[in-house]
This record gives sequence, C-alpha cells and structure tokens, in this order.
Amino acid sequence: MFKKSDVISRLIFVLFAAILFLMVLGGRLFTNIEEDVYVSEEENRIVVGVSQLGSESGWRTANTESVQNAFTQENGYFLIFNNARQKQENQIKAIRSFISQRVDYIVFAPVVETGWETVLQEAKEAGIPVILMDRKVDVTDKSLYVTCVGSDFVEEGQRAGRWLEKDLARRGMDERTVNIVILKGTQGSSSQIGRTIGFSVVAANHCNWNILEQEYADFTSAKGREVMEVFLRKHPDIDVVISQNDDMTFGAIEAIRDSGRTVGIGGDITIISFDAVNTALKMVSRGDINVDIECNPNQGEYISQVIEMLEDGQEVESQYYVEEDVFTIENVTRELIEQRNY
Ligand code: GYE
Repeated sequence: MFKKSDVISRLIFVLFAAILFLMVLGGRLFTNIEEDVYVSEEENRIVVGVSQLGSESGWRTANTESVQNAFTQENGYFLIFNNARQKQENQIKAIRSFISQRVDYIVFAPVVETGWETVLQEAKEAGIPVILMDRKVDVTDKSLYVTCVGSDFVEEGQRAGRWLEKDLARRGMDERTVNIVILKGTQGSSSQIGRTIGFSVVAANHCNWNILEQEYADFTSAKGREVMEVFLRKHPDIDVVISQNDDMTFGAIEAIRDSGRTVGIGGDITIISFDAVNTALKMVSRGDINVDIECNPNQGEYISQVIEMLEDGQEVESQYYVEEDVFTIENVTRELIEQRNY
C-alpha cells in the first residue's frame, strides 16, 4: 500500500511533467508560427540572383555597390550575390545555382560576349527573366534575355576619337603623323569591343593617325603598367595613349613616368582614359589625364526600375543606356570630384 504523502508527491511529479510537456509543445508551436511568418515575409520579397563578373577595377567595385544598395531588404528584395572572379565558368555555375534556387530574376554582367546560349536557354525554360547589366551577350535568340542596362560603348569610343580630333586641330597637329597605342580591356568583353570599334570608326577618317600597336591589358592597373612598359620599349615616339579604363591608365602613367617621359596637358604623351572614377577626375583636374570618357557604374537603380515595370506587367525596352559625360580640365569641378564617391 502507498502512503498518502507518496501519492501526493507522485501527483505533483505528474503535474510538473505535464506542465513541462505543454511548455515544450507550446514553445514548438510558437516557434513554428514565427518561422511561418518569416518564410512568408521572404516570399513577399523579390528574389534576385546577381552574377557579377569580378572585381578588377574601381568602376567594378562601384557597380557592385550600386547593385547591393538597390536590392536591399528595405526595398523589398532578397539578393543572392556571386562574384565570378573573371571566369565565365563561375558565372555559368552561379546562374545554374540561381535557377535551382528558383530566384525571381537573374541579373548578370557577362565577362565576355560569347558562349551563353545553353545556360540562358536553361533560365528561359525555368521561366526566370534575365536582365543583362553593364556588358552584353552575343546570342542569335534575343528572347534569351529581357533587356540590357548599361553603356553605349561604341559611342564612348567615338567620343574618345572626336575629342582627339578636336584637340589635334586646336594644337595645329591635324596634318602631322600622330603615333597612337591602345591599351584594351578584357578580350571579348563588350566594353573592350565597343570602345575599340567606336574609336577606330573615327580613326578611319584620319590617315595621319598611326596606330602603332594595340594590346589587351585586362582592365587592371598591374597589366596596364606591364603592357605600357613593353610599348615604351618598342616605340620611342608615342604621342597618344588610349587606355580603355582608368585602372589601366594609372598603371600606364606610372610606366611612362618611370621611362622619363611626361603625361597630359603640355606633356610628351596625351592620355585618353575611360570610366572617370574619383582618382582619375583629380588627375584630369591636374592636367595629367587629358580627357576621361565617363562610364556610369550606377546601374542598380535602373535595374530595379526595370524589375518594378516587369512586376507591374509593363513592356520594357530591349536596351536602357545610362547617362554619361566627357571630362576635361575645362569641366571638372571641385564639387564633381567631391560628389564622386567611387
Ligand atoms: O570600364 C572597367 C571595368 O565593362 C564598363 O569594366 C565595364 C568596364 C569598365 O573593369 O573599368
């Protein structure tokens, strides 16, 4: 037989166990509800997979920041970002992973123009719209992407050519032989291809423009310096350097100065650059870079506007160009330099 006190203590134990069990169960239920709320909040966000091609230049860093600032949680987005480190295969892997995660949109800056058909076809079959950022792809089926947001690179190249035309005329050098070297960006990239075409269209009108050599320098400062050193050794009489981005320009200017020559306004070698990042604009204001053809990296905002239009069911155009200017010592102001945060 049990003692009365034994029965009571057993009853208390059972009661405690029951309370504990209910607390745990209640906790579980509560957590589940919390998770459900979290998941449905995620579901309301627009999930964007961004494949950035790399981080080779100051321009690229600014482009990445622009995307990260546009696709924030506060703006209603969930961003999955991948940096491909200049490798097309990494971009293809990233896009495949976005497809398997069933993102709502794929945004990508293709490192080169060719070789995208298969992966873009996979995105299309999965029903995921693709928006091209900065550079373009060379595919016959234009339905493989919705639109492109970026720069008119041929126009940028022509702007460089037109500036040189005017500058030579102003200095009375439009008849004399002008020796030019070109530092080109990543081989096969839209910015390299477009800027090269644009400049050569203008150069074709001037038989005195003598293009000594053009070489790829990958849009990096180190490679720009290396290639420029080779140019300087081979050609003692360079008049003009066309450098397809600011980072290569920085390296090239170092090489020129090391060789004992001077750059910029009144110098031995005229410098034509592209991008117009903060450091380069300062060099324009000092006369070290003669002209900088602006390339606008702030594309995140434009892309989110395109996504909003698509969400509303509106038609979008096949191409959106960002606004860009040309900077020389005449129009680079202190305010502009202060405002340029890249
Ligand atoms: O000019 C360069 C970058 O494709 C416009 O890529 C872009 C170019 C830019 O590395 O700095």
